[in-house]
Amino acid sequence: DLDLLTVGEALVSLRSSGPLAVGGPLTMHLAGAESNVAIGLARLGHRAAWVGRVSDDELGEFVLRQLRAEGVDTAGVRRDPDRPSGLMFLERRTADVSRVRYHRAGSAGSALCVDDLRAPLAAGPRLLHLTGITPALSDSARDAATWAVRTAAESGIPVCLDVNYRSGLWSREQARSTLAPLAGYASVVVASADELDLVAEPDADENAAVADLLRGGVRTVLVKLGADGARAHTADGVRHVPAVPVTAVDTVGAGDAFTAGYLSGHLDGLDLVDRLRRAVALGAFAVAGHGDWEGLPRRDELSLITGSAAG
Ligand code: CKP
Ligand code: MG
Repeated sequence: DLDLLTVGEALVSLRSSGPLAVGGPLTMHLAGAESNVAIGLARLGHRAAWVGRVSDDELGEFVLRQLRAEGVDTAGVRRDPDRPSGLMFLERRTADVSRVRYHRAGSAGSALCVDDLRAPLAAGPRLLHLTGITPALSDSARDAATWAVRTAAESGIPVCLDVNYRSGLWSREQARSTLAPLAGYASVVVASADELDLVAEPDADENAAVADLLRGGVRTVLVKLGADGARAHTADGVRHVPAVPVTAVDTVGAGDAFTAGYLSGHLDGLDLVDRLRRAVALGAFAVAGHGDWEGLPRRDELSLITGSAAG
């Protein structure tokens, strides 16, 4: 009876309000692309689970407490006694410039392996979601991600793959050689315009990449355009939905919110354009508030930003 299973690494994010080099207070938050999506769906009343490894200390406890407080199912989480929690510093360098620095090599989350995913996937979620960050974490995590998308696809569980390229974790060439085959198992591929060629031929433009993906069995390709909204490509053609204009205070997490909105619409049986409208609405909630997921709406709050479009 699970709507969505997500697989990835949850991070402890330490945020500064000024340059890290001069110190000052940091605030502690839960981050992680896949757990952000799980929270987005749980806020809207869907049954969402997150699976990954957390450290067996107070930081791992923090991650679990946050997820549970948001109503995310954590039954499949493993606590790793030997490895630390992955950390991320989010430095507000100037009012307009933020920088991310990871301390995640050798983390508990990066030790994810196939065995961690067998039981959660066997439970038969309605959807599986992960991003290109998960296979970038380690060899065992790459094997786990590959096994999960293949097994899900073979069992008829639709897979959503967000490319989510992170230059701090791997090169574009490394990413392409892992992610392009993974995309062949996906029903939905989510990417920003500059990520599309990581799941297609090098230097492929949007139409060429989309054609490649649809030919390979992908049903829907979602291209995120930031302030310009988003496009959805399917065998029936392309649809565009404009962004909801808001005052952007923090864009980290917007992509995950967008995906959560889309998948929520899918679970609710909305048509393509209404799914896209809910996606851009959640993206707007994410950029209009601080934190990756803290500002995401409950179902009765959807109309705060979307009017009637996504309600
Ligand atoms: O693409 P997004 O801005 O939605 O993703 C943000 C997340 O998992 C953030 O939570 C961060 O921890 C990460 O992506 C990452 O590993 O970079
Ligand atoms: Mg993203």
